[in-house]
Amino acid sequence: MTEISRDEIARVLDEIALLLEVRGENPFKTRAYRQGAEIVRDHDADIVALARDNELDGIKGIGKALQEKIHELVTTGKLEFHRKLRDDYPDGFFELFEIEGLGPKKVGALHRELGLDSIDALRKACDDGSVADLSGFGKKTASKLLEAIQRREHFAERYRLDESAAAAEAILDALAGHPATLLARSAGSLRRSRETIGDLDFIAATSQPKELTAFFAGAPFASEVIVHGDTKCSIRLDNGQQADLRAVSMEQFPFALQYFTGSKEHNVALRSRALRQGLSLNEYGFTASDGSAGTAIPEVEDERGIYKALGLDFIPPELRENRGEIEAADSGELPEPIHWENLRGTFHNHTTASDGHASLEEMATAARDLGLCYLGIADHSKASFQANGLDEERLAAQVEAIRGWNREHGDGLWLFAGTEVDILKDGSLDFSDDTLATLDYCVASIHSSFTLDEKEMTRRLVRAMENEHVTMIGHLTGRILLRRDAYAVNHEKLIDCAAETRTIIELNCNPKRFDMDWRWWRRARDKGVLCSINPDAHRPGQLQFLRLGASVAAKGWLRRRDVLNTRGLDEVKEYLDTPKARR
Ligand code: DGT
Ligand code: CA
Ligand code: CA
Ligand code: ZN
Repeated sequence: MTEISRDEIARVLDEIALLLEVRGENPFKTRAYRQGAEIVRDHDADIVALARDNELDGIKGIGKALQEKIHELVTTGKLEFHRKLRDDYPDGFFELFEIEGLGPKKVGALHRELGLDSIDALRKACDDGSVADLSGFGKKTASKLLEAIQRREHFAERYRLDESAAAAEAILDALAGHPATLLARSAGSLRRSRETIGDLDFIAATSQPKELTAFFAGAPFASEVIVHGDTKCSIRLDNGQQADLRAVSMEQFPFALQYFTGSKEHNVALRSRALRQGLSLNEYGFTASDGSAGTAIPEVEDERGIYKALGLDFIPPELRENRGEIEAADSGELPEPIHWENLRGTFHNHTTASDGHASLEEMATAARDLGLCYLGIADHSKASFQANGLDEERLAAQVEAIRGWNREHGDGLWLFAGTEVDILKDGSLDFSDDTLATLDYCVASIHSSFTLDEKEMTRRLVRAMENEHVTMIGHLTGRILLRRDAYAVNHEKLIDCAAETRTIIELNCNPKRFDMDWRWWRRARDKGVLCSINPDAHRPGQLQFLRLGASVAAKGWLRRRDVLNTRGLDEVKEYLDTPKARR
C-alpha cells in the first residue's frame, strides 16, 4: 500500500466537515474536522508518521476521536466513517459546491428537499421553478444560480496554474524515472505561465517512444486513456484534466519543445520569420523552404539554438504570446527577466488576527525560512466582518506585536505593519487617516459592492489612490479565476492615476487571482507604475506563490526595477518613509 499523504488526510477531513455541514450537524463537530484538516496541513513534524504510530497525543486541536480516525486512515488507507458518509452522495453531487453562491447549507437544502445531486439536476430545477419555490431561495436566487452554472460551463476544462504545476511536476518525475527517457520537459500554456491551463503538454526525448507512451498510458496517474499511439499519448488525470505526451528523438527534442510550448500565435510569427530566411520550421526541425540542397540548414542543439539561428535572443517561454517579443528579441530589447530569487520580501499577507490560518510568528518564521528579509502583514479591516477584520483597537495591538517581533528578531526577518483596508462604496477607506498614519504601509482593496458600473468603480479606486496613506491597491479587479469575473474598471485610467499619485498596483500572485492581469503590466511599467508581487498568503505555505508571481510578472514584461519587493530592506524602508509625492 502506498502511504497516504498529508494532503489526502486533510482532504478527507475537509470532506467530512463539508458533509456534516450539508446534513446540518452540530457546528462544533464540523469545526473540529475542518480545524483538524488545517492542523494536518500545517503541522511542522511528520504528521503521517505520527499518525501511523498512533502518537498524535498532545497535538493541540486534534481530539481523541479525530486521532483515532486519522490513525485508521493512515494504517488502512480508508476511513469507515468517511466512506459511510460519502456513500449517500454520487460523485456529481460534489460539483454542486463549484457553483458560485452555493455553500453547504444551501446544497444540503437542495438535496434534502428536492433530491438534487448534480449540476444537471440543479439546472432543471431552476428552469422548472422548483428552486424558486423552495424556502430560503426565491426567483432571484434561482436565476443567479442559472447564471453561475453558465459561467462554470464557460470555464469548463480549464484548471488553476498552481494545481496544474503540481500535477505536472509529479508526472515529470515519473517520466524522468523511466529508463527510456533521455530528457523530459513540460510545454504548452503551463510553461508559458498562463493564468489558467487547459491540457498539460509533455515532451520526452527517447529512442524507445513506444515503451514511453505505453508507460504513460499505464501510469497510476492515468485514470483514462484518450489516445494511445506509438509516439503520442493523451490521458485524463483524476481531476479530469487532460495530459498529452509526445515522444521524440533527441534531434527533434528542441523543435518539439519549442513548437508545443507555443503560443500558436508566437509560432506563426516565428515561422514566417524563418521563411524569410529560406527556412521552414516545424516541430521536427528546419528544412529548406524551397527544398533546394543549396540552403544551409542551421545546427541546433537546444531551444536557444532555434532562436539564435533566426537571429534572435532567447525568448523566455512566458513572453511567447506574439505581443512584441520577436521584435524585442531582434533588437536586443527583451526585458531583463525577474526570477523568484530576486524577491526579498512581500506585502500582502494575513494572520489569524483576520482570516489567515497562522499566527504572526508562524508567518514571520515561514518567511524567514523561505529566505525573505521582510514581510508585510496586511490583515483585513473591520468592514470585512466576514473575514474577521480588525477594528482600530485590535490593529493597534497587532502593531505593538509587530514592533515587539522586530526588537527581538528584526535582524533575521523584518515585519512591516500594514493593513488591507477596505475601500468602501464611495471610495473612502475603512480606517481614518490618523489610524493609517500609525502603520508602515497600507494595501487598499475592494471587497464589497462589486456590481457598480465601470465609471463608479473606477472613481472609487481613483479616490483610494489619491489618499496619501494608500501605498498600493490590492487585487485591482477582484476576479476569482474560473469562478468570478472581474468587476468593471477602466484599466487605462487606473494606470494613469497610479502613475500620477505614485500608488503601487499589486500583482496579486495568489493563483486564484493573478490580478492585475499580465496583459496590462507592460503599459503600466511604461507609464512608470511600480508593482508589488504579493501572495495574499493565508497560510505559511502560500508564501510560495511568489514563485508563480515572478513568472507572471515576467509574462507581463516587468523588469526587476519595476517591482518594489526586489529591493532590499533598507531601500524599502526609505521608500515607505518618503511621502508619496516624492517617491
Ligand atoms: P491550453 O492547453 O489551452 O492551456 O493552451 P496551450 O497553449 O497549451 O495549447 P495546446 O495544448 O492546444 O497546444 C500546445 C501548443 O502546441 C500550442 O501552444 C502551440 C502548439 N500548437 C498546437 N496547435 C497548433 C497549430 O495548429 N499551429 C501551431 N503553429 N501551433 C500549434
Ligand atoms: Ca496545453
Ligand atoms: Ca495539448
Ligand atoms: Zn483582499
